[in-house]
Amino acid sequence: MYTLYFIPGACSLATQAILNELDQASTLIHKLEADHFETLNPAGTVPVLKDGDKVLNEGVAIILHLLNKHENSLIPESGEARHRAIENMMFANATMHPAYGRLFFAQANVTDPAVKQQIFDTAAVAINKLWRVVEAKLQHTPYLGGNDISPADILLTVYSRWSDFFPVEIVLGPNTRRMVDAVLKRESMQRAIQREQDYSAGAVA
Ligand SMILES: N[C@@H](CCC(=O)N[C@@H](CS)C(=O)NCC(=O)O)C(=O)O
Repeated sequence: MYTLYFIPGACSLATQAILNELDQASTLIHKLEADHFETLNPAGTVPVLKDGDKVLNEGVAIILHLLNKHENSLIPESGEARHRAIENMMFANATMHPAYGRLFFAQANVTDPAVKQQIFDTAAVAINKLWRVVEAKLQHTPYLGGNDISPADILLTVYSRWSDFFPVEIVLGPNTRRMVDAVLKRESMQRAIQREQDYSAGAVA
């Protein structure tokens, strides 16, 4: 049994969806309800996953730990295809996620409305460029890894939901929109979103 520390709607939603894809049960704990969260992750970020006595940080490292441990068809076992799957995960987590991070940073830290909007607009240009990269990657296949869903598709789908929080136009191309809609329809994602909502409403996680 795993324990996943999360913030509703944050990138930890992708970890939960992957646990669901792997049929692994987990207990959810909201970051703000954890005792001394910073002892689990001094960086203060989610996801954090407890696997028995092990405490794991960093989204992609957590996902790779889970994929190495549980049989799955989310990632190829070896070779060029595995390399591309990890490359796509890193593109999502280390390139797209920080691009959205600029929007969150400006929202939280910039008080002058005109300056804030200027930062939002500049960040949106960079984010849209990255979504065009995703669109090109999806030119011939429904998912980034080919015909089957991959962890990068799940990560990118979670980030795509953040666009609505900001007064900017983030444009997903038609291939990307199809991929995101397909991921959102999956039971793994529906269940993850529902559990976060139930948790916030005070129901059992
Ligand atoms: N590279 C880190 C990034 C994690 C990250 O930035 N998480 C955000 C949520 S998406 C966070 O926890 N921010 C701190 C907060 O909102 O309290 C990872 O993938 O684990």
